[in-house]
Amino acid sequence: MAPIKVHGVPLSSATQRVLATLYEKELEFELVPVDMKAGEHKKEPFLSLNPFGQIPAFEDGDLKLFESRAITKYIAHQYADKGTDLACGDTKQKATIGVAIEVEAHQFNPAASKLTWELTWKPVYGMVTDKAVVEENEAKLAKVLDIYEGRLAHSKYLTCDCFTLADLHHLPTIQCLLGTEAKKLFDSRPHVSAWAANITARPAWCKVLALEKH
Ligand SMILES: N[C@@H](CCC(=O)N[C@@H](CS)C(=O)NCC(=O)O)C(=O)O
Repeated sequence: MAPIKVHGVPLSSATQRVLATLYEKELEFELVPVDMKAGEHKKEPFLSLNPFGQIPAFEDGDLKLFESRAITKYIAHQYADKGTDLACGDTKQKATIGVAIEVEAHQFNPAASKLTWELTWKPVYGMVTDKAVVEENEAKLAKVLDIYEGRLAHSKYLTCDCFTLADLHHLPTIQCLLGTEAKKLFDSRPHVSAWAANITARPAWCKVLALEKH
C-alpha cells in the first residue's frame, strides 16, 4: 500500500493543491475520501489528523500534516529528486519562490477565493451572489494581477522560467475563476492570460481535474 495518504475530496481547492503536487512529483498515493456532508471532518478520527476540522490532511508514514501549502512544501523538499523540481534554484532563488508563495496566500487567494464562493459555489447551493462583494474583490484581484502582469513580462512563470510551487498554488482558484465572469480579469492581461493557460494545461493538473469526474 502507498505510504502517502491524502484525506480530502477532489472538488476541494486545498486538496487539489496537494494532489497537483503529488502528480507533478510522480508519487504514488492513496486519496482517502472524507464524507463532508456527514460531517466526518468535524469528528474523530479526522480531528486527530487536523484539529481544525478542515481538509486536506496528509500522512507520509508516521508524519501527519495539514494546511495544504505546508504539505506541498514538504513534498517538494522531501521528494526533491522525483518528477518536476518545484523548488528550483539556489537559496536566493528559493527565497524568491517563498515570497511568491506568501503573495498567493495573503494577496491573491483572499480575493480569489471570495470570488469563487460568490460566482461558483453560491449558485451551486442555490444562494444569491452578492454583487457588491464581487465588485470589491474583483477590484482587489485586479491590483494583484497588475503586479503579476509586470512580473510575467520578464519571466515565463512567477519567479523565473521554471514552474514552481508558487505557480502551482494558484491552480485551483484560477481554474475555477476561468469558468466565471472574473475570467475577464485574466483575459485583459496578456501575460497573465498566457501564464494561466499554460499552467492549467499541465498534465499533472489535468489528472487532478479528471478525478473530479469520477
Ligand atoms: N488553509 C487551509 C484551508 C483548508 C480549507 O479551507 N478546506 C476546506 C475545503 S477546500 C474545508 O475543509 N472546509 C470545511 C470547513 O472549513 O469546515 C489549507 O490550505 O489547507
